[in-house]
Amino acid sequence: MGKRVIVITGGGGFIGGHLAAKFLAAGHEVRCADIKPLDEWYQVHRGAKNFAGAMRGDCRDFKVCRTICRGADEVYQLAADMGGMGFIENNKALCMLSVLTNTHMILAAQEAGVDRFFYASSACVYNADKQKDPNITALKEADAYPALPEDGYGWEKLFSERMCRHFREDFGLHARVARFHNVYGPHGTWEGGREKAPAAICRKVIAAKVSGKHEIEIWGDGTQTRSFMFIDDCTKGIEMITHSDILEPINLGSSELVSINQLVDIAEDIAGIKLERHYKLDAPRGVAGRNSDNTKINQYLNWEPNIRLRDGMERTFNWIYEQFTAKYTAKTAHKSSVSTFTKGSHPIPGDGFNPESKNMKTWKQGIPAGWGGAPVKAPAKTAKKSAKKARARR
Ligand code: NAD
Ligand code: GDC
Repeated sequence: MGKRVIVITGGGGFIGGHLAAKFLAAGHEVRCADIKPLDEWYQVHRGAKNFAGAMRGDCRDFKVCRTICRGADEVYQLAADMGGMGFIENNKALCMLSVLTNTHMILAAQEAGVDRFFYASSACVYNADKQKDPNITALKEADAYPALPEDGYGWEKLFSERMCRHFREDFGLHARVARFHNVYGPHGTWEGGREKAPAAICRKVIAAKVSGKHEIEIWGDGTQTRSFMFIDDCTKGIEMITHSDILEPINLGSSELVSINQLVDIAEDIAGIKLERHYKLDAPRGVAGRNSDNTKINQYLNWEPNIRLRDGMERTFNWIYEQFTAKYTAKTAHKSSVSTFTKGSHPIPGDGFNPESKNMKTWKQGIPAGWGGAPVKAPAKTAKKSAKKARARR
């Protein structure tokens, strides 16, 4: 394959930044787009054409999508408003809004006649009933249906991956979809509230080491299980899947299952310390167990993600350690756990995920204030004045 023009949305984020590096190194022309201003991108590649910020890089805007896709050979749709459990459980509306980005990017890619469209889906599309036990049977691709995905984020992903299928069937778009299982590595989110467990645990262990306060807060009881995929496996898998004949959504994840307690063991071992563990049982926990069944990817590609968790964690830990110590001291280390986003969503009764939701008596209790409850009235005077003004304008 010769030199290609490649578009990466979410290029200022974790996976997008690594993917751009990979394609630039291979000699391709790369365009990165991200809604964040350039100085907030995790990696800025000078060799790429960078579309940054609300005016040039917001892929909810169809005009932006058209501009970046014009003349492109391949599009990698990674842009999403997302994060770990702490973010997606509390910001379901924001997660669902990524549907605008996915819709406009797939339309623009179709219009530009691209050769390949890659969509980053998630293991969060899988049916919650199949993930109730920490000793989980690994998730097969067929386990997404009948649908009971993660509320908000997972529903949006399931919808968008289905949109890829229909664009392929009806319009002939060469769409490829991978369901990522928890990805980690250097140059990813490690604080602020959107970080996932591997980065969060590294940061907490580092904070304990730096501050000398040898304690750690773990969300849930630590028995919940996951598999974690190192970033190099992720970018390798994306490239292979995109250029394959795999038409249905496929797992892209590690099958090395660990409990969160074991993940903490690994981080402690790397740091060379032992911490007193405190379990926060009311924190966002997500599913009880999740692992990737890699039968299909092995059949198709004769490969599966294979970087050992211990090795990937060591590289991640060392990178976060550098970031952490450049920003915090022993005295300020505790500030690293402050979350910078506000809670938007409330648990929905019966959604199968929030333990809190089981105690709710009516569906209305799950709806944010001002929605479905008593209407928020404008002060009488202002209401009268604006009615008068409106009449005068008519
Ligand atoms: P990330 O948050 O680091 O990167 C996503 C980027 O998208 C961010 O930089 C963000 O600013 C950008 N973005 C958000 N809204 C945008 C918009 N309207 N226009 C342009 N850019 C916008 O996340 P990541 O880990 O790199 O994830 C990349 C993709 O992979 C996402 O679609 C995510 O849902 C998916 N995914 C990631 C994981 C994981 O564990 N990291 C797991 C499953 C799926
Ligand atoms: O956030 P996450 O990595 O997402 O959490 C994994 C488990 O680790 C959860 O049970 C969580 O309660 C626990 N945990 C313990 N302590 C902490 O300090 C912490 N921070 C975090 N974040 N978690 C902690 C993810 C989604 C992604 C993506 C992948 C796909 O779900 O958040 O957006 O789509 O799944 O696999 P996780 O694995 O539940």
